[in-house]
Order: sequence, then structure tokens, then C-alpha cells
Amino acid sequence: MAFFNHIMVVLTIFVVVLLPATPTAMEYVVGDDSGWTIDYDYEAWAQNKHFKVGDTLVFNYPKGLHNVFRVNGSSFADCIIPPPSQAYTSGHDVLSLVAPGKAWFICGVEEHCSDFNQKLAVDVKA
Ligand SMILES: *[C@@H]1O[C@H](CO)[C@@H](O)[C@H](O)[C@H]1NC(C)=O
Ligand SMILES: [Cu+2]
Repeated sequence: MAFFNHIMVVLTIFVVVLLPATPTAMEYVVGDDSGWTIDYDYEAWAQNKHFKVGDTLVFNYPKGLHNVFRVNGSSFADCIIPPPSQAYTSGHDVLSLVAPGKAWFICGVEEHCSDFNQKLAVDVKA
């Protein structure tokens, strides 16, 4: 019995001490039910969300209609589409937030970024 009590104490300490220290990675579905699409306010979507390193973004869209590029700040601002080889095109693209700071994503299909605002910027905390 003493042994069992000892185990319980150790387990309790383990749970109390370790659980708050390891926040679980979150998975965010970009645009929620609307998915990754044109004419959606991704700035509003990202507002009040607390992204952190290790979280993932899921881009859902009908394959072929859109794609996803992870870009730099100037490419985001001016909708400069990177080479096609850098595109994510599966229709269900799961991208990790790997570094603290800003992360930018755009659609590279036709004028979706420049004319239809299909672009997402997120603030990633360490
Ligand atoms: C940003 O990305 C664009 C598109 O790929 C590229 O042309 C440009 O050189 C990049 N700028 C920097 C500062 O890396
Ligand atoms: Cu698109």
C-alpha cells in the first residue's frame, strides 16, 4: 500500500508539473469551413488567434482551383508568385509553423492573390 501511495504521489507531481509546461500543438483550418478560397478576409480570420511554433495550418480547397505558396514579406505584399516547383497543390496542404515571427502564404493561381485577396499572414510566437 505504501508503495502504491508513493507511485500516486509521483504521478500527481508528474501531471501537475509537466502538463502546463508542454502546451499541445494546435491545428488551424485556414478559413474554417470556407477553406482556402478567394474573397475571404484571412486577416480577420487570423486576428485573435495565438499561433506558435509547432502549430500547423491546414489549407483545404478543391485540388486544381487553388494552391499554396509559403512566401516572404515582399512577395506577400506585392503578390509575387514563386516558381511553380514551390507550390503546395494537394487540396489538403498541412504546413507547419516552423519559426517565430511572421509567416506569409499566398495562392499562386491567376490573380487570386492580387485581385481577390487570397493571402494569409500570421504572427508566430516562440
Ligand atoms: C521573396 O520571394 C520572391 C518570390 O519567390 C523572390 O523573388 C524574392 O527574391 C524574395 N525576396 C527576398 C528578400 O528573399
Ligand atoms: Cu486561389
